[in-house]
Amino acid sequence: MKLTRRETLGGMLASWFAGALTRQGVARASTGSGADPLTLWYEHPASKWVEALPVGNGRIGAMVFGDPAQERLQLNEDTLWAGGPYDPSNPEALAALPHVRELIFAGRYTEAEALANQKMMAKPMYEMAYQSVGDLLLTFNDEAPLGDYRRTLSLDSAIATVSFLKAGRRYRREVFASPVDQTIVITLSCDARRSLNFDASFRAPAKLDPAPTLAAEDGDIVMRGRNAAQLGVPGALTWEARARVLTQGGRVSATSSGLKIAEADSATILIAMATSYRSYEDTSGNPHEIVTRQLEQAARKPLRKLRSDHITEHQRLFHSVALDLGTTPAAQRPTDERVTNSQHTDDPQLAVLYFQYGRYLLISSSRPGTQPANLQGLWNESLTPPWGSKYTININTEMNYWPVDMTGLGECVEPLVALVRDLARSGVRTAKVHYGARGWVAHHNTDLWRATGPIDGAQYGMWPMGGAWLCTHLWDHYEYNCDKGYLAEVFPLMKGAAEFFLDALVVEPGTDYLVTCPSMSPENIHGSGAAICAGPAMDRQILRDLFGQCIEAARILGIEAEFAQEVQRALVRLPPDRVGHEGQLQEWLDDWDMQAKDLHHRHVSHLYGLFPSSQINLDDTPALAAAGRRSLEIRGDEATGWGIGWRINLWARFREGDHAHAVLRRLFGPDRTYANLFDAHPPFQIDGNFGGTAGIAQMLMQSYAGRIYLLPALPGAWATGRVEGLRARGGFALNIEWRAGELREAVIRRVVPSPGAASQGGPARLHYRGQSLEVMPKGKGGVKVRWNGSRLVTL
Ligand code: FUC
Repeated sequence: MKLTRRETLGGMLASWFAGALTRQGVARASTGSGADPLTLWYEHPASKWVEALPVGNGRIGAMVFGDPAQERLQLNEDTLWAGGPYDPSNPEALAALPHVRELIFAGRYTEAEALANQKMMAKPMYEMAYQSVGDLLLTFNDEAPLGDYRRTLSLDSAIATVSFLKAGRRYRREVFASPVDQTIVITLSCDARRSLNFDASFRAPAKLDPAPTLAAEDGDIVMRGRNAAQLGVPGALTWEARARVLTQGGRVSATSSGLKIAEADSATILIAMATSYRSYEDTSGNPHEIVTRQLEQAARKPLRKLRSDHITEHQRLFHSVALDLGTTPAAQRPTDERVTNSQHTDDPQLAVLYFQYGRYLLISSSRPGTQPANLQGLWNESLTPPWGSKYTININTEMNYWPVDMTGLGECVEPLVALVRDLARSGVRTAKVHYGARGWVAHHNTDLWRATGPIDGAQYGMWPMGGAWLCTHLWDHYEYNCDKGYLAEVFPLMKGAAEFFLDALVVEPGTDYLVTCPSMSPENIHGSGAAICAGPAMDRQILRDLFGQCIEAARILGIEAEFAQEVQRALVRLPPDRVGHEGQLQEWLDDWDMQAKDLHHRHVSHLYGLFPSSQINLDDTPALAAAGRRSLEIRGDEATGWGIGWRINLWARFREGDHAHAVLRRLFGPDRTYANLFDAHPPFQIDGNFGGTAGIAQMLMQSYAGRIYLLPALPGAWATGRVEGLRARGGFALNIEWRAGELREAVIRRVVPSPGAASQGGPARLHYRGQSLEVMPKGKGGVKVRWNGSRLVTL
């Protein structure tokens, strides 16, 4: 094998290291007090996966363990899933549909559910799972005693570090996943020369069939393979992971499948990963060509430049929002201790860290051109992860994107929009084959292959609303960016989703109402021992949004008047929300809530209308809002991580800051947050991180129904603080400052984020403590308003 590249790069490496390792990140991380407010830090290596620290560029990612004796980077590439293109439609479904409907309308729910299970589910009845690429291992062959250990993840620079003393020498590692250079970059250094001795190798996931091949080729280490078949769907992907080790000083030699590095002064390892996935229908890509090109390009750049380009690109997004809630001595402790202490100490800065971590995770798992953040974002070490680490679209995927626009990361929604674009094609066959309907439909899950059928059993999957809910995110994004060009692009997707329901809604016998049937209120079993039903509240609420948004979009774009009228005729026939005998917002058409199998169910589907939607709210529909609040009280605050995430946002919508804060605190505790601040369903599921991030933002500002609420749910625990850059619907950005629990000053600016985006140009209607003020922000500085103790006034 040739290792000549190392020689030619020798001079370059010297300059790479000159600037990179000594000054900024590592030096600060290893010598600071530990109080760097936007850094996660630990005094010991990760012993479990949920202690390791995630880096990612939206497409490729790694979990960094930081063990001095053996560094492990568990690797992911977001298109490495099991299976290949497949059509899960079940041709038997359509014939069974009228019978299932009859049984439901006859009140024979368990029979209806059994028949749906027998005849209407997708084939196969489960979807394909997201996979791990495997690990990169760096094995250091000595047992010398260690001291002064620290590992960190800087949210500000998106760099993970490891630093320790061994035999009197300071060793340092840095890891980042560059969105600019499409490689994961690891640097290793020591303050004494010739001190780096290690073996570098890939390790394939155990029991992967077919097993990948491991090799040392052209000075690189390489792991390549085929993805696994699943449920009879053959693996259609090839993939390659390739790592290049560049050293300064020392020797590099090849072993059978790895590299041995001896007496190097420093080393940089570049990792590239790709699969042959090109689209959900096309797997003809050439991963070998992709990774070799990526490595060649990255290796040509000085490390200093790789690093600074990475930081600049990360900060372009990350710096759009800043939050300060004050700090206490609790913030001085290592991050894992703070999670444990959160239940009994005052640590407002932990909310800031959690909020910014959520933004970091979104930036790192969802960038334009990548796959959307899945159930675990980007990070998954298993071949059989919980729920396939897929896209569960009856809450989880939507929750992932709740913070996106509001926290200044609007462009990170692009992968979700692209997913909907795919589903609007793949879902056409499901609409046709299963329902004989126009348009497109997606049920409660989807995967890399954009499967849209009902899966997992009728109790979970017989819910035709997943695509419709995702479409509300298309509209939401428009409300923030006011870009008519974008709206025109996504309108056909919304239209297709609505068309499905124009065909698939049925008349509720004995009424003139149109309802979904079969459907369910996600995963909740009503009094009759089944989940299957007709017209649950959530479906009506989602359809009110989808239909209303289609009508509004057609009006704004000046198109499709006839279609808009057809939608309007259906909209007025949706049954209104109902209040049940406990004063609660009814989850179903019938007043079944108090007989539900689980009164404290994790899903709060019928409260969709309050959040993420705002069609029910305190100001416009106070009676329904009060009923929604009663429902939330009955449900209680204890839930899975994401269940808690939803509840925080709802309590914020009820303007109950202290209550929202108490629920948030529950989320921060060790039962719902792992040492690396990943959300615990349990197990790890990233939605709770994003739900919590959105919740914190909602506590400080909300915008809906043409109004912007300043500090609507400020808890007593955050008496003094400042937030900069939160985005509001209508195309605005806000800075808000408060003291002793009271608004001091807010600055509101109009933002038009992309060229060609036409601002709606309307006024901003600010609300605070029952008072309102209409302002017309102009120019860069915007409008500054103050609270004078009883009124909002312009400065
Ligand atoms: C939904 C939830 C579960 C879990 C799964 C991934 O089905 O009901 O709690 O989060 O998605």
